[in-house]
Amino acid sequence: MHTEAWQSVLQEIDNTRSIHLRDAFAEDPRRAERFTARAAGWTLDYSKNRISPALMKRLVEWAEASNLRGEIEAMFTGQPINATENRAVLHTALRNLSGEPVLVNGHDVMPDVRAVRERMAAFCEDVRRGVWRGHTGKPIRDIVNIGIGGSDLGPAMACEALKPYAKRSLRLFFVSNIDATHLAEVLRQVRPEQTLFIIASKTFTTQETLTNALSARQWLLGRLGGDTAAVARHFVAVSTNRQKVEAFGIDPANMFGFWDWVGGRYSLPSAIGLPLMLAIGPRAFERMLKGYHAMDKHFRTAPFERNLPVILGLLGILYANGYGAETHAVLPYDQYLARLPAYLQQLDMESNGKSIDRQGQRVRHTTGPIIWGEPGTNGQHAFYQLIHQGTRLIPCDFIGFCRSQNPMGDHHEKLMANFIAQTEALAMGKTAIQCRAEGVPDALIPHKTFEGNRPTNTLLADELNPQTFGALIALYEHKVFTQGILWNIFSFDQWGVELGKVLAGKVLEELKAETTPPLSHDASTNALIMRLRQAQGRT
Ligand code: G6Q
Repeated sequence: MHTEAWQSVLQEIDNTRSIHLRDAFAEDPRRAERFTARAAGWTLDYSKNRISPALMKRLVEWAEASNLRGEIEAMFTGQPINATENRAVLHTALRNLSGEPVLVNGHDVMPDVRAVRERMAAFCEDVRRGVWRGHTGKPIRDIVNIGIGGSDLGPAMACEALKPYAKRSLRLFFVSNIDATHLAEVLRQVRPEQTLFIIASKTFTTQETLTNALSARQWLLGRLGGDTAAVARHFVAVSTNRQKVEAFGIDPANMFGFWDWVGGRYSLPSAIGLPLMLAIGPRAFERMLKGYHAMDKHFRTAPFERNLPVILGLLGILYANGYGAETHAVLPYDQYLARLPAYLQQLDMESNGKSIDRQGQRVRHTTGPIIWGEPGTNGQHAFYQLIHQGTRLIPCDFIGFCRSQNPMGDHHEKLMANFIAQTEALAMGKTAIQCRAEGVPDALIPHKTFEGNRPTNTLLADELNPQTFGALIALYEHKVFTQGILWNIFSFDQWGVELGKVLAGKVLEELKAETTPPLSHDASTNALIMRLRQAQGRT
């Protein structure tokens, strides 16, 4: 990152540091137009950022000098850019609707991608039409996805986002936590004879998912008279690991596969999207892929100065590395996107929460930010105070739609009035002179003054539909990619998650041991283990 081109960026940041957004807008009547870009149904107004034309130019030059263009091509063409796992990164192939082949080691993956999607579509149609029946001959009504992380967050978020397009008679549930409460509360609501369990696990070795799946299997067999033939009618799997799926007792005919070049957090458009396809149907799913594909094409071909993911990536780096911002808020003004911040937390923080560069050295710069957020307007009555008047700089993405899926009175106008007014207030602030003119007593003026100059991006589309949704997710995926390249880190591994998967093993054995095990942890860990053992009647 510490190149000449980056030094020029830093210099230009210094030139803009003293400019207030209030003055920047007053001085340039074309500012909004100058800093607006469009793609795949989305308009990005990034004019309320601490930028000047010269700074944007330097940032783009830096991206060019960092070979971002070459790296994008390397991803789209199946090079093994996930170097620490020696894998290609090809979630873009899952939504490649161009008809062009995509080669991994000389093999075109597209026929396999299409074949799985066709099998998914046939299965979903059968379930949706009531052709697929449970063990006792009744149609499926309740669908329970059991998965965690990348095998949960995407479909859970998307099923909520695209609810207006869903078949309402199918009820969707998501179980991820190994805490039995999660599963138990869902099982209380579903009808065994009409429930389909999707066991979603790329590796099919994940403790949480396998534990929940086994308990669900036991519950179902217990309710349906113990005939193991019932499993074939009530359990399907989504995985890359055929052997383990078979070993679990799920017929491979009921398994939908994907490939090691699809990262968990990028897997929604793969078979991991099965619950979503069941909910919205194959055609709407295809429209979502179209939206993804449109943003993919834009990312791959548009010049950087008009490239939405690149612009968002560069602005994020401006605040993280130029201003020391530690977090980034995502604020969707649409209740259907309530789970988007949680989804983006994984996408961004698991991808770019890294401190070792691509040469294996500790980085000397800040990398991925803390992502957080809540849907508007709820956040306004909670944490926006800190964004407006706190001591920290928090860049925000405001995401909204011109039309509501649920037009009712003037709700939408009110929602969007808040959406617009917030970014205006954050940028413009309120001066002491304005306060005085409003008759604010002198003692209160410092408290009622707003510095402003708080940066925001506004992302606006006509409506939330499968296409705009797909494009939005691809936009964030490619923003994360852009930042990973520019920070010179590997975005597609997750050794921190892998660590979590093995850590609990030793403690679990010690918790379950019949007789007191020799404990060799630190004193705190030893005491906690003993406390749990005693509570369970073990000594
Ligand atoms: C995603 C991560 C991680 C993963 C889960 C579930 O990118 O690798 O969140 O998705 O740990 O893994 P399985 O799908 O293999 O069960």
